[in-house]
Amino acid sequence: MPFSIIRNDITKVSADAIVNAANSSLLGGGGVDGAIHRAAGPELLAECRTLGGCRTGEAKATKGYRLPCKYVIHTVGPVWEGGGKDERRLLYSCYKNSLALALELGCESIAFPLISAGVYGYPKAEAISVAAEAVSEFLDANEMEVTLVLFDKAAYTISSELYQNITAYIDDKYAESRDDSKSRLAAGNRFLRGFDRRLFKAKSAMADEALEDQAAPAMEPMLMGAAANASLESYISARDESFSQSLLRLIDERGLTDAQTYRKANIDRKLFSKIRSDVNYKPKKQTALAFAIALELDFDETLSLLSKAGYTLSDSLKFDLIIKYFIQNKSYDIFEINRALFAFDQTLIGC
Ligand code: AR6
Repeated sequence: MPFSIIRNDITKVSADAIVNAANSSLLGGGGVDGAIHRAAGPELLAECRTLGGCRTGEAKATKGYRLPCKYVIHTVGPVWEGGGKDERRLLYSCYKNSLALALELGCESIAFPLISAGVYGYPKAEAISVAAEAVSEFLDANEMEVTLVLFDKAAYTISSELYQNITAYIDDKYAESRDDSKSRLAAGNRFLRGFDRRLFKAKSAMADEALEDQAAPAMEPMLMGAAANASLESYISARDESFSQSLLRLIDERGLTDAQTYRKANIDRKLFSKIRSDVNYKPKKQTALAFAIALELDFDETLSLLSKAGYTLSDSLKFDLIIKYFIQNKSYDIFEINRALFAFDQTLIGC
């Protein structure tokens, strides 16, 4: 997954580079800056002293010392002053410059904290959207594993209206599926009661006929030997397309390029190439769903694509219901969907 959002302490994340939300002195501070300096050890501060500070929106690198990363990229976010002081552009520059520096250093992976969203007061939801925009623009032209590391769950909220709508949708569907299974159970019980009666009648009839051998001759197997094999082969060759074939056909039908599709699905190019070159590739459910979202498939089309990889969507699973909610509302922004999944403690899609 080229861009993922996780909840963790960034000092525990392994990546080629981790980004520090520093201040312009680069001499340490509180928040994530303090945590990074504590975990890296005093050598980090010693190297920072040699850098001569850093301007807002810019980025400078040091080694990672005791952290599980090769580099720490220090960037200085803007202080939020209501939005009229160029804060968005400056925050965007923090991501853009840090990513450019990581590329220059040969990094293949980088982890960011939510810059400016702590002491500097940038509203968290807006800070996330700036991060997502800057990262996706970078990933349009470059390859890197980018992770946004959120410290507190509240940082990755969806609006309370959306949260409530999804909760209501889940509750309704759960209730419907309980009713369904009750009525299926009732129907099953009716069938079994009928079956018991039929069995009782059959037993009585057999008893009447005493030990006479009334058994019907064993039914001829419908297909035998070579005939069965030939039929099985033709059945297999005529079976539906594989997941990979369906995906490629859908991409063509929608007039998209491969790159547009895998980026929109938040899938990395290497994984996409694997799927493209292996006709029988079986993706994870989250990957298959990410493509369904990128292709803006409706519900039936989504089920059909999922079935090629052996999956379905169930009304008894919260994860499935959240996806279904977005598809039925024709809302195909994968980051919005992932925010909702995150808010409900579910696995994100696209990996
Ligand atoms: N891992 C991941 N995220 C964290 C961690 C952590 N260990 N600790 C805090 N956060 P902040 P800023 C989150 O205040 O707003 C420093 O004193 C935190 O919840 O660290 O850019 C500097 O020296 C928040 O969402 O950075 C500057 O003076 C986000 O990281 C000033 O703070 C950023 O919060 C910079 O302020």
